[in-house]
Amino acid sequence: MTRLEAKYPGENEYLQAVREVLESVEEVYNQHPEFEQARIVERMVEPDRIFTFRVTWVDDRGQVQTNLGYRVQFNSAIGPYKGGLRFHRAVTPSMLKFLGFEQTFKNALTTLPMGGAKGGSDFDPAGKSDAEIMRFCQAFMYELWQCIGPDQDIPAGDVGVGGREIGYLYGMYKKLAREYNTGVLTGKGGTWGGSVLRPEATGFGALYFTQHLLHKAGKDIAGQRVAISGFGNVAWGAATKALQLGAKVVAISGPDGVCAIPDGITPEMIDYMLEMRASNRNRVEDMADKFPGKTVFTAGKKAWSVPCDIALPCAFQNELALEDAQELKANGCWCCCEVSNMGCRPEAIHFFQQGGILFAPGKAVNAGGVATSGLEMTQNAQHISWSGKEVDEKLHYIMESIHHQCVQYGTRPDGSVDYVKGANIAGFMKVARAMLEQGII
Ligand code: 2IT
Repeated sequence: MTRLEAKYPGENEYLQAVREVLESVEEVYNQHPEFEQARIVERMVEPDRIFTFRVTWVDDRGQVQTNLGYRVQFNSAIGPYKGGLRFHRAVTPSMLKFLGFEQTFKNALTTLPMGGAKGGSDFDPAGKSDAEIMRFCQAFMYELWQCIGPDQDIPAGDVGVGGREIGYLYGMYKKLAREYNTGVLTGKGGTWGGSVLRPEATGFGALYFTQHLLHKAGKDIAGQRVAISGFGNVAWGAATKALQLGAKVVAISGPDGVCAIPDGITPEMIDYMLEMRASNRNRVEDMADKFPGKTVFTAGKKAWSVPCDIALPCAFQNELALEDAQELKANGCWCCCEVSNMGCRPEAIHFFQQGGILFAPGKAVNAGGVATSGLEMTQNAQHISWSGKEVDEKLHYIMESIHHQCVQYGTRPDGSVDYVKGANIAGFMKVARAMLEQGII
């Protein structure tokens, strides 16, 4: 860590992600001198390669705009590079390195053979027209296409990249590569190779994981009050499944503030989340305007200010700080399942764990998204499509298996489970063994 901090000063998200994993695996690592001899940690914390490129496009006013694009191919020990693309104004190499690093261990947990990658751009979709989104996606793919391929590197969506963007990206890829294998991207439309349930999968998987965690702790999700941050694709899937399982979603939030929903979210509100995302306005207050009387909007507040039993961060890294964790506990919250990647600050996680609040990390909880991308790749390779029932069963099985791996590697002497340690050790052992078996490369 000391060497990395000196080498990459200021790459805070990346250093935070690496520190968490190394702290978790230290003890196990020291029991395996063969890992140390092959310098597994020194190799694993560096991405295999990073592509950086300029993306120039023309906005609706005819002005020329320039952004930066990246693809971080982190680790291919257990399969081709796999991971999403993030379009957000704050994207930096540090952010994508943290995400690619996390993705490597998350993908290892899914039971499927996928390596880790992440990419994206500092392009800000907020306020952009559909035509601008299309031109940007086309310009981005004009550079990216040479770095990816259905057997090499398979991008998907992440923050700011959903079905619409994947459509524009795929259209341009096909034109440039003259290759018609839909397996080069996942999260596609249902009529052209997309898997049924992929849009829902991150949120659904997170709730299946939460069910297993609660079951292990002798509790049930039905009737619990759930606070969700964000209103994008992940929050939408989580709210949908929470409602189906009989929980009450009492809050969603956005960069502008929080919408408290005292009687619980309704299917109409969940549908409206999709419209809010498609509008690119990036405002959760629109929900309060649409459903007056049923929602209470408070500007500048987070979802964690609304009393709940279960907190589900579904927005962005480091969105839940120590003071949020303290507020949650004071308001009666007893469980936090992190759905966003690295959604909680380390001090918040520490507070949860010390305070007896059940906590599970994003790389376990949110892995249903990339797992279902893996299932989409399988269907594309076989030129078939599975029914919703088949995909849902497989997703269920995968989330159960991830929970099992966490329990296997994370059970404390008193029988409780350290899900952070469990997920990190399980992912690490799989990637480390694969690297060892493949020699010094
Ligand atoms: O963070 C993630 O796991 C994703 N954004 C999904 C990646 C994927 O390849 O489906």
